[in-house]
Amino acid sequence: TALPAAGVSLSASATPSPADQAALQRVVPAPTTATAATGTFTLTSAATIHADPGAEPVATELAAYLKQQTGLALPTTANTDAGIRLLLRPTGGDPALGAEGYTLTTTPTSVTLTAATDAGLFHGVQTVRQLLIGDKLQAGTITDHPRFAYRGVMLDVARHFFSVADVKAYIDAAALYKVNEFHLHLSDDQGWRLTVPGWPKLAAVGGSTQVGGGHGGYYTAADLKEIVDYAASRSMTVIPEIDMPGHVGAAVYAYPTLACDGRRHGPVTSVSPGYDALCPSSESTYRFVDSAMKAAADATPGSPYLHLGGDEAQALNLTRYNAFVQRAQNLVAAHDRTPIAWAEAGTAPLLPQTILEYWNTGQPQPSVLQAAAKGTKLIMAPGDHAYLDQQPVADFRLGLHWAGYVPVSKAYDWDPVTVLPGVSPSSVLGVEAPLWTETVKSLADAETLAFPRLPAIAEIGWSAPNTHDWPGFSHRLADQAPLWDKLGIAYYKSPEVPWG
Ligand code: TNX
Repeated sequence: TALPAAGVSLSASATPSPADQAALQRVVPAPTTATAATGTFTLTSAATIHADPGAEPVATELAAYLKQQTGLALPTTANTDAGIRLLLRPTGGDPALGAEGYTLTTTPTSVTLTAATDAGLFHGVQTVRQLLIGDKLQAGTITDHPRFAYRGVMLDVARHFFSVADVKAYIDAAALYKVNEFHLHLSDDQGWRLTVPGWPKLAAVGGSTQVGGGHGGYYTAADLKEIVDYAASRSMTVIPEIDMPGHVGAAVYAYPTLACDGRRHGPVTSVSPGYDALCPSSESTYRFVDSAMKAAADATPGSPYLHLGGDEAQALNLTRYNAFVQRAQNLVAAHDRTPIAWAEAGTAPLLPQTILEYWNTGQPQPSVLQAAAKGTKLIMAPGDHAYLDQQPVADFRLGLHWAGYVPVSKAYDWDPVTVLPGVSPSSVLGVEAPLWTETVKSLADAETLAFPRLPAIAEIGWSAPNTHDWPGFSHRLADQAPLWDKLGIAYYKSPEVPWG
């Protein structure tokens, strides 16, 4: 056997080591391909950022992120031989990358992101943030694109109200995981959170309550514009939800005649849903619905969608419920939005473009399967995998457990295209991780339920099935923790994750 003679040193090879490869793979969601090279790029105060015309806003965000992470304030430049380059190229240099994909090429002297759109560049920037260890980036090439077009998170601001600043912080944390849809649950039994012209008491009275009896709150049109603009700067669309015809306790508290009985209704401050419903046989109901839809649509320019709720309308029989859903989706369509509704709405005759959001567990409702067979697209948010409000373990300080306990391994252990038997993969538009806030009183509470499970669901939405691997994922999650610490994101130190 040939052993190297004593004293002979093996020269540094140009073949990347397993450590190089591991350093390039520490990204969540797992990228499509990652091929390490030897060496690292070192960020110094002399580095500059080049942005192609149109990419300047992303360059500004990148500079802010790098400042936050490293303290270095790097200038942007028109000079194309800058160390860090954001390039907009048709097809992002690779047609397979699509509208949201990107290529990241790192050498010891440069970091180059190439994408067809600023959304693609922005997602690539998130990869750069995660790859940065101190001031070093591993050399190599990543090509990356999403599996699903719709990768959402939902925040319930009705059960507990969240300030604009808190909502922005939640959006920023989700952006790190390439989430592109922010579903804002703006109304429920316990609170109505947006101003509606012509219906002043919705915000003034309906907005004055929340779970536990606190004073609630609501967003003005200017507040929502601030949220929408902030989300847009993070390549995210805001999808407003006005939940109807059930879950309307706050609306009927403000305007009792919206319910069929017309009697005075008290504020709902308990956790259990009230059993009010909008009166489906009254024309004034639809004037209200139209005003609310218009306010929601006007407040969220740039969103193709409007969510009309439709869940748990126990107060109506099926005929009356279906009649309501049918008219409500027509009103959404009349405001040039694609309607989204919770899965229950599958019993109604749906417009061809209406999307159902599947939140249920166990035996699927036949109506959902039938709708999918007829071409209805689905957003998958199964409660027993994707619900961030479900407790990760028994007796957790926050959350509920009607769908069982959802540890991070379970949030990761599912495939959106096999949740519903017989449903074609092409019916699945994507995934969503809803955060209901009955027990959630602060941003830190919200983050504690969302992390580390939000990144798990984001990976289910973004990454190709062939990257699926729990041990690898759990290590990549552990690698995220220093960044959460740096950014001040609260998280649950799940014993399933090998934290460093
Ligand atoms: C069910 S999911 C609801 C919500 C609750 C949630 C709590 C859905 C469409 N409706 O009203 O907040 O469970 O997990």
